[in-house]
Amino acid sequence: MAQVTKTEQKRRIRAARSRRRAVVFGALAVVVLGLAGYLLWRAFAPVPTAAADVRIQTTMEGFTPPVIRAKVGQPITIQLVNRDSQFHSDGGGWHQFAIEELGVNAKVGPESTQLVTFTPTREGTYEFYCDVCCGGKESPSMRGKLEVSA
Ligand SMILES: [Cu+2]
Repeated sequence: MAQVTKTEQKRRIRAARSRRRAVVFGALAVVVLGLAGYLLWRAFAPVPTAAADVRIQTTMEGFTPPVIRAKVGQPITIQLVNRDSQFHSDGGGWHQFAIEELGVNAKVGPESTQLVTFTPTREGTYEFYCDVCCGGKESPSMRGKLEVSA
């Protein structure tokens, strides 16, 4: 039986240690890359238009599109897409979609989406607005129009 020398023993221990270090480093790299990939995917993935008739994007700059259309007696589902982050000092990144005359009042949190469904009962042009950011309801940017036709 071959006697393992002290030098050989030390060499083997060192080799085992460096293998362990490589495994730990590899695992860390996988975690970091995975996280980066997930964040990129979240930032650029298209937001699904889940069963909504219209999609409105809300940011501090306003509503996009600012004008939407609906029919009397037909329910309309709007998907509010909020791209602002919670780090906005003004309202914490929240936005609102309100139409006083129709009793609609929805809020959408930062970096999230919200569905709002209602049925307009009369023809006309209704104003929708956000009252939780940018100087509130009186701000000209956070306003839009809903045109209801027969
Ligand atoms: Cu707003």
